[in-house]
Amino acid sequence: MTSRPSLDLSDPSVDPFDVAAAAAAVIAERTGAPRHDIALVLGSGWGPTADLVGETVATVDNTDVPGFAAAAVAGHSGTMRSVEVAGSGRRALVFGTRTHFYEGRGVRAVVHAVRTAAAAGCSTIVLTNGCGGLDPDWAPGTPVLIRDHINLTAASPVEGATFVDLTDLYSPRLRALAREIDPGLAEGVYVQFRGPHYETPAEVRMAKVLGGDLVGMSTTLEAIAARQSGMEVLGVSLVTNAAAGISEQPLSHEEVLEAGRDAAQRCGELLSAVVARI
Ligand code: 8IG
Repeated sequence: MTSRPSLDLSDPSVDPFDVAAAAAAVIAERTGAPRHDIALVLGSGWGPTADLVGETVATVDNTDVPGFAAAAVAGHSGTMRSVEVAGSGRRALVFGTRTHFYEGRGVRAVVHAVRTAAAAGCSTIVLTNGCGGLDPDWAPGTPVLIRDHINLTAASPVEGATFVDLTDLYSPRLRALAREIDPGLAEGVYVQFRGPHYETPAEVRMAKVLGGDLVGMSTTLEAIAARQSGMEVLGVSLVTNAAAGISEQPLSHEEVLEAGRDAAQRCGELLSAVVARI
């Protein structure tokens, strides 16, 4: 009897790129698309924007795809979709949820969607998130382009002595394109904390001293993995709340979801216009 190779990402003897290739094969079969061109990861508050990107041709449950797990956060959907980008003939692979570092499933699980997108043929990835803003002028519902990041997780998706250049990680070309579409877009430095608790006001002040503008719990590890796989990266944050200590308001996940609903139109128009022109 032959045994199938393990596709368990938590097994150190398994190559995560083999699991990504197996996942991409399942996606190709389920969506009828031998390859996808652009990937999108939808963070907190970004769910309603996906419909504006194009027509959903197929929806696949995460649990049917090797290496993926069910959604862990309210407001995220545990599916991925194959979307025909309006007017371009290209296909987008849209992940409705992500695995967060704070879930404790390891960095491989965190970046598995990114590696799967690369294995599926994507040369560009749009990483979105909901986050806290340090600039008091950024009202909840303000989208901000990620210019650069500070990774405070003390982890890396890169294994072994592979030295990945992160200069211009967040593509200047794609940021310029996004600003052509929405000239009022701000840019900022995204600081990833481990979470899942929000920061203390002192930690938010620290992030500011370090050069940060946005605080969140995702994106940096995924962006690093995307660059390792040779993809061009666009990062867009939706400021869903003022970071702790910036305003009087206490932080709540309800506020996050509400800001997402309110900002859906502007964010959806931005995403769909960017994706159409990539
Ligand atoms: I939505 O204020 C959202 N995610 N770390 N801090 C951190 N993550 C977040 C925040 C926030 N808001």
